[in-house]
Amino acid sequence: MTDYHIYGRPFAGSLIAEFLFTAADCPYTISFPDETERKTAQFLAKNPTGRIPVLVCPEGHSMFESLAIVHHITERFDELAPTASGAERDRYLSLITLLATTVYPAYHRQHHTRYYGLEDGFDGIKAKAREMNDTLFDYLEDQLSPYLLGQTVCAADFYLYMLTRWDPQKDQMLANRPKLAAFCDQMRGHNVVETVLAKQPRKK
Ligand SMILES: N[C@@H](CCC(=O)N[C@@H](CS)C(=O)NCC(=O)O)C(=O)O
Repeated sequence: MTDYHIYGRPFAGSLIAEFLFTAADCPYTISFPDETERKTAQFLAKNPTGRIPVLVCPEGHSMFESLAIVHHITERFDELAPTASGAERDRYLSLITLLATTVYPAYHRQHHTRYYGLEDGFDGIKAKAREMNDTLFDYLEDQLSPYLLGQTVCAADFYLYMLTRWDPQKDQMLANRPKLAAFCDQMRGHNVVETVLAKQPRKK
């Protein structure tokens, strides 16, 4: 059986797959296709959006969308997410979905604004995306105790930590959110996070 393979970009959305495989002690390989490669028919067959992350499974099929990839990994490896049906799992599902479908796209609008409008509208698009995430980070601040599900780190915490790394005004984001600031410190020192970040290729 071959290892999982991730198509990713350093420090970008592929971090969540790397965090979860590392937490599960599951070997994987990773490559970093550039924009030209992501536009090829071969890559678009793996992900029609041309984006990363893409996960190629040991069985040979591949999958896209980070939320689907998270579910795939947490279903195969216990202890990364609540498995028994009930309030805790429902809460986990709501949170991970919120992060993947709302907070992540709001960062995409800030970092890849050209997809969303003409240049003279960029400031407004970025401001609205920031406003959205400000509201959601206030909500998440209330949820943390100290992690999203309490004392134990779960897949949603790795996801949230990944997203916070992309904030263009991180000091401002953390200024009035002491629980989020403490969470980021704790996650930054987590051995899984340290291991994965240390492996990211640096720009030359
Ligand atoms: N909804 C997708 C979003 C993926 C995404 O936006 N990936 C970014 C990197 S973090 C990307 O490939 N950006 C390049 C581009 O949009 O051209 C997911 O959750 O996987």
